[in-house]
Amino acid sequence: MNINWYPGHMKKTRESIEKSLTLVDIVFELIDARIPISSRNPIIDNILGNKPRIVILNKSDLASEEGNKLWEEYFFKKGLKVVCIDALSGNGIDRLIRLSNQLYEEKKQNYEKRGVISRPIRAMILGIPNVGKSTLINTLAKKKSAKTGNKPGITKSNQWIKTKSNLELLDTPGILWPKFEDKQVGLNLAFTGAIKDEILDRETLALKLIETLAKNFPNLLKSRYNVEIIDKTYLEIMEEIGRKRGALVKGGEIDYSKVSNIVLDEFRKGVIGRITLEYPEE
Ligand SMILES: Nc1nc2c(ncn2[C@@H]2O[C@H](COP(=O)(O)OP(=O)(O)O)[C@@H](O)[C@H]2O)c(=O)[nH]1
Ligand SMILES: [Mg+2]
Repeated sequence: MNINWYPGHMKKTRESIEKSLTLVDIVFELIDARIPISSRNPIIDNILGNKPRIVILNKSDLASEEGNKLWEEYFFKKGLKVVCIDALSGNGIDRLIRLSNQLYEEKKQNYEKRGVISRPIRAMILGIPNVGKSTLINTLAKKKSAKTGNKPGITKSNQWIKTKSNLELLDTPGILWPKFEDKQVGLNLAFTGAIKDEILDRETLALKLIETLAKNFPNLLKSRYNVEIIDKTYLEIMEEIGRKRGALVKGGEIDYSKVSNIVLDEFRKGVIGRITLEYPEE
């Protein structure tokens, strides 16, 4: 899926999100635990206002444990509810549901005081492309129990995805546009695959990734590819990875395209290591 975020589209998206917001009790703001700054659109604060929200650090299985902990503390100190999850495996989902219930408790009591029969918590998921919105919906929907079918007298609606817990999800998540005016933000989004190689060709992108890894995570790079890093240019490191992995064309020349794919794919899958690229500022 390739979305072109021209200004008119951004305006429409914003309006459609604002409309959806009126339907829900809480918002799940999904961000990528590896790049919590770059995967966040700052406009969200403006759109959400006082809407209760939970910040969800997804793909926490690919981020470092230390990074996950620091980011949880960071958002907690800002007064936000926050949870690390892995939407694919379902890790952290129970905690997310507990937090949703806590957040909703006050509102629920108000409803009950007014004699309104309590209903499940209604939530919507918001986040940039590829952050894991659909995966989270699927994982939550799997928790759906067989008997949540249609009961007489209850309007059937496809708008809400029921779950086994006291939670209903708006079936279409809100897609926020990534904000990549900043060069480093653009790189981070491309490294993690949030934007699909749109800003740079894959070889330049892979070289940038090797540079980032060599500077900040030299041991992970060394041990994954069995390469020396000291006194080498980033291009030489790339070439050595290519030789070690047999990414060669006829005549023994380096196949730059192949080695680029290897490094990018392995980074995105987390096999180079659990890597958090952005840490909260002191
Ligand atoms: N390792 C890992 N991968 C995830 C996680 N959540 C989603 N993904 C993967 O990220 C990619 C994008 O997920 P998707 O749900 O389609 O993102 P969406 O565009 O926000 O709906 C897919 O390949 C998912 O399998 C997670 O928590 N951990
Ligand atoms: Mg999706």
